[in-house]
Amino acid sequence: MSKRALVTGVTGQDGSYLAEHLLGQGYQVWGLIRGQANPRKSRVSRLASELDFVDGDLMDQASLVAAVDSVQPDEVYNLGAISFVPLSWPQAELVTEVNGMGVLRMLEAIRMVSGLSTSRTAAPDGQIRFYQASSSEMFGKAAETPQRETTLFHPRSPYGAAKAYGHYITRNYRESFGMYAVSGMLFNHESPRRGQEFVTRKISLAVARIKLGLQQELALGNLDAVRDWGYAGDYVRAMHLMLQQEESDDYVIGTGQMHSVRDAVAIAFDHVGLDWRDHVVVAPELVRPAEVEVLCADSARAQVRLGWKPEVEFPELMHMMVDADLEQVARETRMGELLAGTW
Ligand code: NAP
Ligand code: F7E
Repeated sequence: MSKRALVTGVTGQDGSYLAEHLLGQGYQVWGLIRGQANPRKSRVSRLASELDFVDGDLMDQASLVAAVDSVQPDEVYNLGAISFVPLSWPQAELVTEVNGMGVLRMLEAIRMVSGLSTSRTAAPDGQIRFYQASSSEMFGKAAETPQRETTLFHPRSPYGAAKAYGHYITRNYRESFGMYAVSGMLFNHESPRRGQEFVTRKISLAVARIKLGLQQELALGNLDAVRDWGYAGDYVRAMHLMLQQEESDDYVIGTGQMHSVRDAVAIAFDHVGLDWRDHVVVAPELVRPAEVEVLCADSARAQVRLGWKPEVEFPELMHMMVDADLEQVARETRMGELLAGTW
């Protein structure tokens, strides 16, 4: 019989890749959908046509119990979050509710549907396995480089602090109730499906628009920030592998390669034969109240225990994103001209 998976955050970048991956592995997959007419539902349906949906919101405990109860999943992947770090300063409480308390609510839904009492210390056989989307933002002002599972946390934003709570409560439910609960400590991962507010996609989209003569300038914040950027398609394979082990544990996932925002800009502009210095301006208002300067992963545990390794290198990833945006912008421009009757 095929396994059943419930994925929160299914309309996001990772949710769409994970749904495709699990369907490809023969799973039945349900995506948790929030809101009465979520405009992103049809987009993910186009990408993964066999995907089913169930209503629910990480802010609403009862809706999560109902979703878990109706799907009866073997595996729950909690990818739902407000994931844009700068939004977490002006909307700190909301981000903490969704990204921190939302994890607790999902763990509680699983505990309740599994019939585990709060005094029970061993989960029954056939338990629901849980994946939590933790983040390298928990390391923040990093205590050591590269960062591994044991590196101390020093979050630099309300986003990072909420993710740290989600990480610890996941570990706590594993230790308290014997739940199979995993925290995937993932470093930045990107793709042509990345939201346009994140720096790599902001760059790839701007490069495409500049190349096609639709834009002149790209305003960015801190060009010196260094990240370990990988490809989202590689990282969802790791999420799945983490739930297939004998025992649950936490895993750092990244490439071990460091690049600055300036490197990302240079690679992307270079790909279309442009000099970034002619187009990029620094906008002080885009610099964050507290920055995470350098992140780099040590994924040795995942490589040894899961047999996982990334396949796409950073320059190839930026090229893939620029090419996808060139195609999309050209298509949208043609559509616009067609609708305006000028083509
Ligand atoms: P994303 O594209 O921003 O997607 C976020 C998803 O969360 C969307 O599907 C959104 O659904 C959903 N969501 C927001 N609020 C919700 C709520 N109240 N209840 C239920 N769902 C809600 O993020 P992503 O890049 O795919 O990242 C997936 C997860 O990994 C997130 O938890 C993120 O924090 C974490 N993470 C990401 C990275 C990375 O580099 N991408 C690295 C480490 C960790 P709507 O359609 O309803 O808005
Ligand atoms: O910023 C710098 C910015 O917004 C990367 C999320 O998926 O990964 C992501 O968080 C760096 C930062 O990602 C601009 O200051 C410069 O240093 O693409 P980003 P992020 O904040 O690292 C982690 C692992 C997550 O968990 C998050 O959910 O780029 N930067 N100029 C800029 N960033 C943006 N967005 N826009 C700029 O104009």
